[in-house]
Amino acid sequence: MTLDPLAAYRWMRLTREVDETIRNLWLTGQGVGGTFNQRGHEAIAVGPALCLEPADVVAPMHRDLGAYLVRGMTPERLLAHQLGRETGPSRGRDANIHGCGDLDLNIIGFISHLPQSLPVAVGAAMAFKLRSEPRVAMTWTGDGGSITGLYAESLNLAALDQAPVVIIVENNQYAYSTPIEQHSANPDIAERSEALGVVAVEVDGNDIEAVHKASRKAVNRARNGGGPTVIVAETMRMLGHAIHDGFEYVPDHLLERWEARDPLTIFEQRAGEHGTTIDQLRAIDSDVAAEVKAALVVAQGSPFPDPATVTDGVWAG
Ligand SMILES: Cc1ncc(C[n+]2csc(CCOP(=O)(O)OP(=O)(O)O)c2C)c(N)n1
Ligand SMILES: [Mg+2]
Repeated sequence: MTLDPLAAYRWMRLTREVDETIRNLWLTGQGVGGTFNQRGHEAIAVGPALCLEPADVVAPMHRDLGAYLVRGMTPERLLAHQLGRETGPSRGRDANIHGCGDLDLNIIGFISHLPQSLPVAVGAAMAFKLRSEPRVAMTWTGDGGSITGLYAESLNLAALDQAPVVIIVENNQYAYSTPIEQHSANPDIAERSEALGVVAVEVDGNDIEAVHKASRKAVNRARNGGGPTVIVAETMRMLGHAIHDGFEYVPDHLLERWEARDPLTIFEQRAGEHGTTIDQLRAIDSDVAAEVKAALVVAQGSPFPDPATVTDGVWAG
């Protein structure tokens, strides 16, 4: 699958617009739950998701709004989720990115960070292999997630089974307020991953073409029986961990360096090389802004869940 540059830009712009809309809801007291900031993570979420077939499965983490969008979760539904409405994917049961799945879209709802979705994605990939289905599972985790026991156990099993899974590690330099050099004895995530038996590659996570290229290779390898790949994508979390976090602990120079490498800015700087024009990009910007504005009106007009349905979907207590 080659990358369609205008489509790639559109998905990244849509991700940013939805993210900023959610943040504004929260800042104006309308958000029901919390929200994890996405700024800087647009290329990492969108690029890999664009490499998949509809039957493939994704298990995104809390900073992969773009993957939900690419896989068909509409802005209306994502905003309804954030506003705790019945029309959201958790039917108003959760109002941040937890539980925001839809198996009809092959999106496994986010369970928790660190990295609870990883063994689920590996399990899905093992099932695909067992049933000889030509499907791939893709999941994302963070630098913090990569130092957990669950990460090592999941990679070991994936490598042992040669499971068709692609694991993207979003190295955004921080796990909550802890910088990578303070949480990892060996901050080389690719090296640590390879030691567990998987192929691991490193990529510039803010360059959608680079992320897409590495992901396409990994998806092809998985689908053709070549087993799992870890893609370590370097980026920076440009805002706090979540909306409540003022992130005063992040040094300005780091943010300044990465601001110049914003995924949308990099794309725009290369517009000529892609055969796209700035006018085309600005037209996409206004289309997307109108689309999200309309989606917000729909979401805000949607009902809250009926309290009588509160136990729906509860299977054990
Ligand atoms: C099992 C579990 N432990 C701890 C937390 C609290 N927590 C949420 S995110 C996070 C840090 C995650 O860091 P990283 O994996 O680097 O992802 P990032 O948030 O930077 O994208 C922590 C400690 C949690 N949600 N779930
Ligand atoms: Mg992190």
